Amino acid sequence: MAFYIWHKEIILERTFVMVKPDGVQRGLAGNVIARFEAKGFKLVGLKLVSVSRELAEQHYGVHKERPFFGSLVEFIISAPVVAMVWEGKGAIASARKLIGATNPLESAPGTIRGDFGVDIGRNLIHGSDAEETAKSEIALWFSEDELASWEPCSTPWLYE
Ligand code: DAT
Ligand code: MG
Repeated sequence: MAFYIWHKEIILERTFVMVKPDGVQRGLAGNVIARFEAKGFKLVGLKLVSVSRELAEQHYGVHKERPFFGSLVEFIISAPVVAMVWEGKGAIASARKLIGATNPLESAPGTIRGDFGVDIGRNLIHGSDAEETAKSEIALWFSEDELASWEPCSTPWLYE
């Protein structure tokens, strides 16, 4: 996806971001949304989801042989999550930077996991790790009609 501003082509990416049950329970969903908004990304999808076991297993399918898979699935279905799609230039890698390293004790201060987390199994948030996974995760969590088509008035003030 691309658009033109001041005659320059801007390549846009979409990424799937999820505030996990611990983030919702701790009242941090708003803080996470605020960080992505402030960075300059555009919200195109947002919903609170009580995740089914099937959806959790599909989402984390790549980890199904790992020893933590069972407890990870139990955790994700234990309370609602906030599922989101964010759009912008370099959104996939940038979201991962805002989120921080997988183990919150190793995540840099200033990142979401670095500021709020301690345990790897309670690391608050998920973000797609590559273009292909972003595509498949967005399709897994959202239908086309749940994604809004709109233009923030901030666009010309974010992109040169
Ligand atoms: P990330 O969420 O940073 O992409 P991942 O894809 O390697 O990390 O793992 C998915 C989730 O699984 C991670 O957010 C937390 C959990 N997890 C990963 N490694 C773990 C471990 N060694 N012990 C317990 N949970 C783990
Ligand atoms: Mg991952």
